Amino acid sequence: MILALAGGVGGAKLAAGLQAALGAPDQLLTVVNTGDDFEHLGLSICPDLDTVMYTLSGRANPETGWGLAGESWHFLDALAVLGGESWFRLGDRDLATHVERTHRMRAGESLSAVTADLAARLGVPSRIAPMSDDPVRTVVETGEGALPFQEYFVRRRCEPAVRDLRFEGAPAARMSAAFEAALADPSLEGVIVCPSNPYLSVDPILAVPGVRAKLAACPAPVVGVSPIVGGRAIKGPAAKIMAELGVEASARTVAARYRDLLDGFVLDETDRALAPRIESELAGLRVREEPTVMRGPDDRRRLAAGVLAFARALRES
Ligand code: FO1
Repeated sequence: MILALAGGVGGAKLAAGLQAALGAPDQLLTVVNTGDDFEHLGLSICPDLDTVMYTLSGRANPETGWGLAGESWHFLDALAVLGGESWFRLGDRDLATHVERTHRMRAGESLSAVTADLAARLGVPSRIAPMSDDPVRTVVETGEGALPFQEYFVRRRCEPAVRDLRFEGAPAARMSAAFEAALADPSLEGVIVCPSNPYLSVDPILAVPGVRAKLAACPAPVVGVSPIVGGRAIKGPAAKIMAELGVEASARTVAARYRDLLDGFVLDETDRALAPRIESELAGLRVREEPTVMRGPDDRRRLAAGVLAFARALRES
């Protein structure tokens, strides 16, 4: 069994590669960040869960990475005419997901149960679970004050400089049952920290009490994949945030951030010169280079196969 930790688009792509590369896709559990979740227009929106669900079912919008392919926008256009909030783009088909999830959660179903059922109905052959069924909300402390995550990310397009991040609700949150069971499963063969934004997507998962300690104590190898290639983020604001927080925007910073959790770290082949330095600075960490930029399904599967082979080698060493 393989456990993947993922946030948005980059994480979903590697999770799709893992699903394709594993002989039996039900061997994969992808645990997803819910710090981006929010209530909008009265609906429970879970952007990263949906990005993973749509990507793993082959339905994701290839241009944006989030939302559904072949989407139409009649609802949003009509809402804008009425003076409603249209800054967060909810497509007509995507809207069905939010309406159904909200309805079921109000009737008492957990986010885990709703996610598992919606993913199965969309044809996802592997398992997806939220990091927690308890609400955790990322708040971005910026030069302009504290902003709820989607206000920062979508409404303000990540423009305000980040000073700090808070994960409201995290101290009282419990790991989802599937997440906890996976980390205690004797058949667990590897944990993959996907190339998601370390600050916005992976840190909220690590902020759930018990996660860091369980990952550090986990007998299966934990392998991180860098979302930073040649000092730039493949997608999104990770490099910008690193600069704002006064750290070097590089794969080295990512490896150091996860140092207490990782057995192995995968960086892009263009960053191969960093490997010896990371291995000497972070004693015990093994570094491997792979082409990490995923332009299509073949790239995803190839990277996933390389990451799985690396985890196997770490297990056997
Ligand atoms: N990201 C955007 O940049 N702009 C949007 O209007 C937007 C709408 C949206 C709707 C549904 C959904 O599931 C995701 C959506 N995202 C949008 C992505 C979302 O903000 C994610 O939190 C980020 O991609 C970070 O992972």
